[in-house]
Amino acid sequence: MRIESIILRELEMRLKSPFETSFGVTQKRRILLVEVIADGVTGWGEVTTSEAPFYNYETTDTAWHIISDFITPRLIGKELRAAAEMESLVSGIRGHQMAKAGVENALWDIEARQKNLPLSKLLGGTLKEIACGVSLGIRESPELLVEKVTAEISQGYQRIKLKIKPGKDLDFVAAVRKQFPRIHLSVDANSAYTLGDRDHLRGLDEFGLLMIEQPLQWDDIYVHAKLQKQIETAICLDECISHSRHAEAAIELGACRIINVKLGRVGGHTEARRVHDVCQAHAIPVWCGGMLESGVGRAHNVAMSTLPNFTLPGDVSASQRYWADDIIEPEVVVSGQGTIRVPHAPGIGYSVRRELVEKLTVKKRNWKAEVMVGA
Ligand code: OSB
Ligand code: MG
Repeated sequence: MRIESIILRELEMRLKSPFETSFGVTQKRRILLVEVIADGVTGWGEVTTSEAPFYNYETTDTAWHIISDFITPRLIGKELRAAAEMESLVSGIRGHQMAKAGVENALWDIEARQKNLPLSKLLGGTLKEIACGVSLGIRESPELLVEKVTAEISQGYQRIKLKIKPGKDLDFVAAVRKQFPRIHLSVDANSAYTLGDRDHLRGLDEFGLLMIEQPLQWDDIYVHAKLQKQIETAICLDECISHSRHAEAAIELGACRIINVKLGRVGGHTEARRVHDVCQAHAIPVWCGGMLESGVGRAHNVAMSTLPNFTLPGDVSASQRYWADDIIEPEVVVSGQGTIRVPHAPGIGYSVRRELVEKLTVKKRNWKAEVMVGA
């Protein structure tokens, strides 16, 4: 594929309701979409940065900068044999996985369309439908949280994840567990605790949770290995895992028993598949995390979730939970059994609603390769 043009857009999209984590509240999303054209074929990717550097160090603005000033110049006009080759062209850029992933995933969409395959198949996916859970933001009170869980369970979701932080943890989990003794339940702290909180965190062991996600510092695998030895609940790492070498280190150290794979966090489909493979080789189950994506990022998540070691329900849920009007057609829908059917159409398998995308665009930049002589 010869990369002819790259169009970067910033979209302003408003979540239906605010989402609260231990690091803050989000409602107005600033989403970057990447559109790449190669050999006349268009592919789409989404940059999954947050607006502020509180989940990881990237932001919407750092991604705009890195893509504009460093990734695009390395790609425009280049001839690639496959999407996976992009990695070698941008490996000199340290970190900034989310910026890289937004572009790389657009190339994967192109490669799949060129080969007339659904992206899931091109990645080696085998599942025909994927299991869905939901991630619920922090609420005012345990009662309001139980109300929200009740509504999600009635929609069929197979696993409920509760965001927690100090002061909004044990009582909230206890209330949900009391109401729903048997559901698959997990918690996500987004690095809100330290090892000094070990006794407090051990208080979660009685609730039979599937896992506790990223309780301690975002960049410290070793400290999670210490904690895992002292609590019964399985630790799942999210923020700590930026690539497959991190996954290997975490598994070898005993820092977790489960890993959450996020395309943006690990730099795109190529590295996500490596993380998947490392975990599979060590019998560590994985699941697909979410970053409050628009339909484009969601579609990529669906495709990745078809790989065989995605054996736990992920955070990939219906478009309708996030957006009044999603930017893809059809929207991502979830069945009453809490599953998403994997699309068969080539590429990401959903079409992008261009008119709506243009309407939501607040900033746009376009790069074009020079026309080849004789072309
Ligand atoms: O840690 O999984 C996380 C949202 C923003 C940043 C980090 C996380 C999340 C979620 C939401 O949990 C998942 C989703 O519904 O997209
Ligand atoms: Mg998380």
